Amino acid sequence: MRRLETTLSGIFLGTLGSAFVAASAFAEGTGADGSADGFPDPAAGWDHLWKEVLTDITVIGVVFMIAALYMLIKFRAKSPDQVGGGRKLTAAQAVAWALIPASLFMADDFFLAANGWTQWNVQRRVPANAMEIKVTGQQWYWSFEYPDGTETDQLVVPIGQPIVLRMSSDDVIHSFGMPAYRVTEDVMPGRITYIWFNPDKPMDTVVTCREFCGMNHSVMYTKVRAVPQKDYEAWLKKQAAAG
Ligand SMILES: [Cu+2]
Repeated sequence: MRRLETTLSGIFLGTLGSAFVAASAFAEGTGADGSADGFPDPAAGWDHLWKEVLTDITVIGVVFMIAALYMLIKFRAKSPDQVGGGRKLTAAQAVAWALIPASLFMADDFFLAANGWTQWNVQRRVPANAMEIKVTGQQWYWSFEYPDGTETDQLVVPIGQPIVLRMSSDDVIHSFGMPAYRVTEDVMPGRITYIWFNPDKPMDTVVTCREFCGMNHSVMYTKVRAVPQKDYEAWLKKQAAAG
């Protein structure tokens, strides 16, 4: 019986250990920063981390569920008056049963936290070749100022180049959120905040305000269009001529 228990706990911990290794290998295979054009991409990095978290909690959940079900069935009371006759764990065994699984969880937590920290640094470090666009939040609309001074109420950006937004508010606190690019940042009066993103394919998405900013907060959204470079230039020329 004792040998059986030792073998079972060995299998259980061994499975858990290999599951972690497998999960990390799976996560590494997709490329930690998702960089295709020579600079890391915050959106790809956050997606990757999310996938990693889901994988880890799924593996942990399934392994523990199987172990729990096995023990529930194996050691169930077979008749109402049955008295358990289990062997008591020694102090060392009890400590090991508590510490080893807890350490495995903590190792995964630290691993995910370290990945999150790396990702945060990617999000904060603007690539040197980023194109800058100024963003102003007002109750209740966004305005954008391009490098040539053109101002618009839509965000249009060329693909294949990182874009940095330098943002401020004319009145209250807003928050500039672009779900498709996985970035959000507060926009405040008297202060310049920034986000950068990497539009890598033509796509029409939205930016919404993500901080309640008054009566019409819910309509404070506009289009974000990522277009090929030549379309961007043509669009900008048209805007400049119109303005
Ligand atoms: Cu708002």
